[in-house]
Amino acid sequence: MTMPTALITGVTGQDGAYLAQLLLGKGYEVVGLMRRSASSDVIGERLRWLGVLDHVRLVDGNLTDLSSLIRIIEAHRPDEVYNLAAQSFVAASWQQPLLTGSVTGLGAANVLEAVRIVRPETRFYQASSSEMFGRVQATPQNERTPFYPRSPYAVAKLYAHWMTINYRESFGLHASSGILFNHESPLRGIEFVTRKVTDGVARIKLGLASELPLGNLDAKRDWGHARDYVAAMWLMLQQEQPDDYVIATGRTVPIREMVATAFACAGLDWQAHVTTRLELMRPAEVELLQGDADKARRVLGWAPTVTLEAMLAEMVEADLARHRARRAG
Ligand code: NDP
Ligand code: GDR
Repeated sequence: MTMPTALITGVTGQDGAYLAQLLLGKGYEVVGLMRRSASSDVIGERLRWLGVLDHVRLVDGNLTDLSSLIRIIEAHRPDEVYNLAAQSFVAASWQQPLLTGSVTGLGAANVLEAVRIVRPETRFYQASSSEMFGRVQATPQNERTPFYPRSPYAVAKLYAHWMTINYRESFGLHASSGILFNHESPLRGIEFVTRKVTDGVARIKLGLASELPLGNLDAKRDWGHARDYVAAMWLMLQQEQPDDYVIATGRTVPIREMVATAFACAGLDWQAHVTTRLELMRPAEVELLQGDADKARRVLGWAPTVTLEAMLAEMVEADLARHRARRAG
């Protein structure tokens, strides 16, 4: 029996690494699209951390270069394509709105085009986002909640989301979209708030810093664990019919409470260390996200397994270990 092949764009990111690990465990051949970088020695760090770097076939390409996507799909003929690549940092999307549009928005259209041109039977997953709900029109948010994007990132994601639906309806592609709420892990990028906080906690605990500057502490997020969320991506592509699914825990927590919990993991009082900075506030904020993943539960049999508290404890531990290892040289 030949093993299925999956192509993951964004394989060097948080979700790409966990998804690669999951698919390898299921016997897939995993091809990972990597953009060329002068820092290629460190770029596979997340895959290395999970012990799967040597098992993923890394290929050079870029989401903004349709020809590279066509060549990769021609060469590897993937059964499944997971489009996770993006300029994914919301705050940066106001500084680089056009780049965000071309990678996060048009980039997804490039992948859809490559699939349509080369191998239309390939199943396609689009990494859509709860950010598309933005200024929320109803709470909790589910697949029927109207969108109201609040950042260039969310606007770009909405374009990619509708292109996925459009290619499904226009060309019959098996194209699904996961509207994932925030999900974190020890492999989360350091610029995102949970990881910024757990890294800050570790540095403060080890005497490497005393202060942690943050922005808006009043916004609320529905946080889950990336390992749980990549399993939902795979489940979506195993369904007979392509569709869209909200993936969330259903619990919403203010940033302030998440910060207090993370500091408490190391026995620290957050109020002694956290300062708020105006320059870390966003031009337009998403104040409240709370997902209703009932459809995913019913159709996919998916449910989150990790609480916010357990995840923050895991992240603080990992950051303490990283800083201790660095200190030991
Ligand atoms: P990361 O920021 O960790 O990873 C993004 C990936 O995209 C990296 O591998 C990056 O490569 C790659 N990439 C960026 N630009 C390009 C490009 N031009 N060509 C090819 N690759 C590129 O994101 P996450 O893993 O957290 O998220 C995965 C996806 O899910 C993203 O699309 C994100 O927007 C979306 N999402 C994430 C959520 C979350 O809470 N994590 C929630 C909802 C959606 P490099 O390593 O070279 O920078
Ligand atoms: P988000 O994640 O914008 O929800 O997008 P992020 O962790 O960046 O922000 C969450 C909330 O925390 C507030 N905040 C801060 N955020 C950052 N990064 N740094 C700070 O210092 C800080 N202080 C307060 C923010 O204002 C915001 O309200 C993530 C990304 O992974 C997207 O790609 C994904 O689509 C969504 O989650 C779902």
